Amino acid sequence: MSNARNAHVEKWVKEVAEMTQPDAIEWCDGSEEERERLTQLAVDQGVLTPLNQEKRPGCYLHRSDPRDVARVEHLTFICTREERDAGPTNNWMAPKEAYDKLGGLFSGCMKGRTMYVVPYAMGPIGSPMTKIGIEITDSVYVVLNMRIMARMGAQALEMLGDSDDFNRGLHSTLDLDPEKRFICHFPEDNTIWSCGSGYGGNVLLGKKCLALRIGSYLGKTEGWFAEHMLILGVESPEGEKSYVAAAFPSACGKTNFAMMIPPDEFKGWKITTVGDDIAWMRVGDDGRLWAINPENGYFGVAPGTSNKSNPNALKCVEKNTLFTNVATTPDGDVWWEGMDGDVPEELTDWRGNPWKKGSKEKAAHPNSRFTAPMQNNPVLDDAVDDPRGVPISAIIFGGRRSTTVPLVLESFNWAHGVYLGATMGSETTAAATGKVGVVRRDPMAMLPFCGYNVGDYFAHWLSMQSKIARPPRIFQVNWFRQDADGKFMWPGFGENMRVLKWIIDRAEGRVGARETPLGWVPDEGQIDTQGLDLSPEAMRQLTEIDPAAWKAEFELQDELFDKVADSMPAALKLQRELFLSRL
Ligand code: OXD
Ligand code: MN
Repeated sequence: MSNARNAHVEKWVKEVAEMTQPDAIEWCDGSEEERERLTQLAVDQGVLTPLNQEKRPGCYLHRSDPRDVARVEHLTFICTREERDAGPTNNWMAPKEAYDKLGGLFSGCMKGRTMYVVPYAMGPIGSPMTKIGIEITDSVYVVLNMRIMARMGAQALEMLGDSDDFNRGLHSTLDLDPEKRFICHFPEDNTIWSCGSGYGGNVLLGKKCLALRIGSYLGKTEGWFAEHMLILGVESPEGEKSYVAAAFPSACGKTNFAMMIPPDEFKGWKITTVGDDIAWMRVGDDGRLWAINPENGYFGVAPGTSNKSNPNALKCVEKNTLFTNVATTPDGDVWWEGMDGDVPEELTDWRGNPWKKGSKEKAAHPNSRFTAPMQNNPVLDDAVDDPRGVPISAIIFGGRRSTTVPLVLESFNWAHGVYLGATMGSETTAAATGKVGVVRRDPMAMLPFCGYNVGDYFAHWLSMQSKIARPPRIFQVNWFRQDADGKFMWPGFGENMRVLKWIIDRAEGRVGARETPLGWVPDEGQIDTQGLDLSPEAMRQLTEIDPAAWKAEFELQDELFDKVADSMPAALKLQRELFLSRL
């Protein structure tokens, strides 16, 4: 069946079919009938296993190849004509080389398989901020995930009309051989080719590949932002509503923050979720920055999700959710480390092997995931489908830092805020392959996701200042400070509301602050600690700025300034000088 009235789409699908030689081509329409049929097919093929349908209706488990469980940054390429345009933080491959190399791997790769054509919209249907992509894939798992993660099917094709302006994404799992794994982006062609992986971040092309890597490039050329940021709404007891966007590196609690439940002391305050991972932001007619969440679902990290950390996420995964690489209980329910309650005596681990309580191995993979429809979220914001998006009052940059970086800080101005975001450091997590727990510079949490030269990206951030008449204020946070015994000093999770309130109050001009060489910090007593087991001394430490530690931090930042030397905007070098002289 072909239902593409769009000649450009038809032509491209035909070309891809000639290259990949599928047995059949299926155009996905996003219907319920299609979901049921493909789910059954995936079950028959062993790609999905039904979970206990009484406990988790519509939920299934997928176990990926054990060598294919995370994003592969070393195999991710930006393929621009000029190497300089990929910049010092990306792997680069010349477009011709990449097309030839992957073309060779794609050649005939779908023999004996079905090729799925998956049209999808990133953003609300009808929004001027929305972009259309089409992903061609030979993975039924990808199709079923894409229909949760994006507005998929006929609605997207309809929005595209007869336009040629769509992202061309091609994916094949090949035989999952890591030697044949490449994630290539061609920003100048609005094209993505991904092969050899079945893991979400590498293959759900709307997410990291289009919404961030290609999106950031489009943002620079078209004058907007594509950022690795959650978007949440905060409503005060008086009914005043504000929105903030917050960037954190992968697996640093963005989903938890986006769905947080305020503590009892914050009666009447409400948090609502617009998005948990990605924000596209444009300047509105009113001079404010307006944001949409381009996604339609959550691809969240399962381990650590509990009633303490994120009760709303647990509600999100009660039904119609796909789980990847979690453990299962004897009665066919899911389990992961950090879940509430006692650890079960026996489980089946993420590889499908029997697992016993006390085992040294993790039962769920540390990067195991849930793919859940955002409509399951009990605190979904009313404006998620609003084509205009939501107006942003504050931007927050946060990293995972056990030392040095204070709980919260407000920048002096836009350029200083860009500097704080650009020099952000964070300890690495399991969301990507590689060593966990080492501090790396992760500018705006975009290190693995900026689809062009990061120095140009900083320049784009700086240049947007003149276009935003009413810019949001910029803040830095760190929930992960540890004491001398290695214990987290700040309780985190819902208690982050206490810091968020200060941020909102600052952004709306309601409270003062204390000036430090680093920026504005809360005055004593401004962060409400009522009901917390936190001494005034601990609170002082959390907001303290230690000049010696910051001198050392500056030296660590040299790594970034050296690496990006050729394209680092002068304005950021100046910020650095100002900062040093203030210290
Ligand atoms: C994600 C990531 O999956 O950042 O969102 O790795
Ligand atoms: Mn992410």
